[in-house]
Amino acid sequence: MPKICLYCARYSFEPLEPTPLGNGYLAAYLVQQNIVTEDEILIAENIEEVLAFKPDILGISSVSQVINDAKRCALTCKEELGSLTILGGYHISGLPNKLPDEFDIGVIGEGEKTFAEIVELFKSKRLNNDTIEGVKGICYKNYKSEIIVNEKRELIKDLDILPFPRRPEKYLRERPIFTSRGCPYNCTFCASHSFWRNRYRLRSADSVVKEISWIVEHYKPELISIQDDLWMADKARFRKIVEMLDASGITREVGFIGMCRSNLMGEEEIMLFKKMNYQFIRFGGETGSDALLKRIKGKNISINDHQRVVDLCHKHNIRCSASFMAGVPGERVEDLKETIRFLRKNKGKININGYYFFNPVPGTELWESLKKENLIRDDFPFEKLMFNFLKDNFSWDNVMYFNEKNVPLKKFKKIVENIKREFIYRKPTKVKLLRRYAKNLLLKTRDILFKNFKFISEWKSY
Ligand code: B12
Ligand code: SF4
Repeated sequence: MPKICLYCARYSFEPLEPTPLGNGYLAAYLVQQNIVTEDEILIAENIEEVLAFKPDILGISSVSQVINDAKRCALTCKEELGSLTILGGYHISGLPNKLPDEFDIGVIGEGEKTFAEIVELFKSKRLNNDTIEGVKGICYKNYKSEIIVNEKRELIKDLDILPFPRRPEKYLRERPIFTSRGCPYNCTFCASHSFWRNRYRLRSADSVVKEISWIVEHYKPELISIQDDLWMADKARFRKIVEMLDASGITREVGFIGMCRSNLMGEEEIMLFKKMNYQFIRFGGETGSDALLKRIKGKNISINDHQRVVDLCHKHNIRCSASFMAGVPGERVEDLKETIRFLRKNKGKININGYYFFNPVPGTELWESLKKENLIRDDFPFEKLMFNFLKDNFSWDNVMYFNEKNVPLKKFKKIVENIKREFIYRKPTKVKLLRRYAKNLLLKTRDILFKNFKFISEWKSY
């Protein structure tokens, strides 16, 4: 029986949180289809765990920024164990013609059925140059070392057929869930719509509520984070999920977080989020400039939509937050100033939850247009991308910036640093510091009690 190990490539300097679900879906699907048993498939947290498991097949999930970690892990495993190495996730799906040498096969897009087919072939010792030609949704190197990209695989029609993803058994405060795949919008900086091939598929409300109930019962988290690109775009389903959660009492046991889009938000939606015990509303603000917003997120959204959400949250006393982005090609100084005006106008009413530096990633419209302008190539040094202005590792040295002709880097840096100073790093008061300390202490005590309580209950039943 083949032993399979799955690993999610990561930055070495920060924990991968929340736990990614992609590998969890693959593991659960192979078990559901009786291709492997639970023990034959491991989701590893680091290279040591991978090597100790001695897998016949190593599957790695990677986004572009961490592709070097994926390559490193695959190479070590290949050299030390001779495993078959497979790469899946956003990076290879955006650049299938650039399958790195460290990998035998790349899986493009949705992975469950494709991975299952590869493992079946491997298991029956029929994975060879001839059979691989017939596997849809992959890229691979043929015997002449040419990269071949096979025909696309059909997407799964009904997401409800998928099992719940495998999750780590330890206590985690926050548990992620996926209720849909894809997004109905086409933002120019986002890879989601090309990755999911412009299809927006939703799980049924029944299936979603069943998984949430299971998570709450089994893991007792404080928070469930809905990881979808946009889970509330289908209003009827949104309403039904909230009604069902409320009726079952789950909304009194656990809080929720997740993204929304401002043009879809009115009074009814805010009230539904409140009923659902949403901890705060979060939307992709990106900018305070109407012209830039329309250019990158589409004509159907405007700054008035952002404003309406802020005002409604204020009126209904629910915390409001948005993520912003800067450095998009075409952004002018005026656009940055409008962002500052928007933030000033809403000071105290909105919290900046994520301040991102524009990164070009394969599979996006902006990636293609920068390529046309010869500003980037497919062999781009992805590891050099700095994504988040607020992360400890962010540094202005050697940043990759693509908007020099509209806003020179020196000026851009000054404006961004000013925004950070004025709207993000406000010096906490003594009361706030004390409150933060007390909260951390309580959380730590709760974690210790939880662990011991679990131990005691397991011991008793034994
Ligand atoms: C949750 C999430 C996170 C989580 C978990 C990360 C993770 N790797 O899953 C956190 C918060 C940690 C995170 C961080 C980052 N993220 Co993120 N994240 C997402 C988000 C919202 C959902 C991912 C997800 O769980 N999808 C659902 C599952 C079912 O899909 P999946 O993981 O893609 O897996 C399926 C297929 O891809 C395939 N597959 C995947 N892996 C493998 C492996 C094998 C062997 C096979 C066969 C198949 C296969 O099969 C799976 C099942 O169908 C996506 C947007 C989105 N909606 O997908 C962005 C997204 C993936 N993130 C992105 C980015 C840029 C990042 C960061 C680099 C940002 C940063 N802070 O620097 C980091 C990188 C950290 C890291 N090491 O992964 C980009 C990637 C763009 C790109 N082309 O590379 C996305 C697409 C956002 C976007 N819209 O642009 N992210
Ligand atoms: S940024 Fe959000 S709304 Fe825009 S396409 Fe991506 S997931 Fe959809």
